[in-house]
Amino acid sequence: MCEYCGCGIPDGPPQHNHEHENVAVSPVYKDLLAANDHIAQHNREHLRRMGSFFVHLTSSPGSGKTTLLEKTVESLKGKLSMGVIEGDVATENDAERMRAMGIPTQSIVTDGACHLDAKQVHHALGHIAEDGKFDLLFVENVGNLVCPADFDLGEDQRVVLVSVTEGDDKPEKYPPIFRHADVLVISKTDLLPYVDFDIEKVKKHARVISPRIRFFELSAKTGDGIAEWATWLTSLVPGK
Ligand SMILES: Nc1nc2c(ncn2[C@@H]2O[C@H](COP(=O)(O)OP(=O)(O)OP(=O)(O)O)[C@@H](O)[C@H]2O)c(=O)[nH]1
Ligand SMILES: [Mg+2]
Repeated sequence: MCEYCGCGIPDGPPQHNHEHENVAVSPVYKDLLAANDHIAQHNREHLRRMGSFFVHLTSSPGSGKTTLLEKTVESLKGKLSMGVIEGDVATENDAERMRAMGIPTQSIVTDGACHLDAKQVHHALGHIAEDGKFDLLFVENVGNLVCPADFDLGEDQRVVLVSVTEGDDKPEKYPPIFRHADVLVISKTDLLPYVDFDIEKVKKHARVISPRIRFFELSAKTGDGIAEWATWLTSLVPGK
């Protein structure tokens, strides 16, 4: 397997001549990522000092990130304090959905950019609430399965969603985003009867790319699996 892009999974040789090594060592890209990593580490340390656990949600457009956040808030409101930073290319639609749930929410409209970076999150942290202290802080990235992959935002856990309507080859075809994933949520499981989606295949390929990865299978529509997800989130918060 190629360690940069993950091609050749689960155990075959790389399927290219490593042309993208140029990308991996491009000085401009390297500097950009180093600067981003520096701010991400600052975000991480800041939030740890505040006692806030930071969960980053990322996926293709429409996999169900905002709907899962709505269900999460329904499930944990009154038990944990929560804040949300909503990233979108345009509109505050998702931010409005979270505000309607009564949760402090800061919007980042990227105006065309295809992913969030640590600096934008740092700025949003300064605006989200008076003291900016939450048990759980969620960041929903721009819907995109490629561009967010290399950009650490300072999260404690990176959660990637794949909905069952997207096809079960996503870890094989888009390995970089799974490389830094702590959790894979397989979403929209209520639609499994209507699509060909092999959950075990997805898990097998995701595990090759990120051996530590943890899985949740859930439907925000029926509520199946939401209790397990909420229990896990609660376990991340010290003393809860
Ligand atoms: N059947 C079904 N539909 C769902 C589920 N979760 C979300 N949806 C639908 O999927 C569509 C997209 O959901 P969102 O939560 O907006 O997806 P998103 O990932 O936040 O989308 P972007 O922010 O645009 O990337 C909506 O029409 C939701 O109602 C689910 O569990 N089951
Ligand atoms: Mg959304």
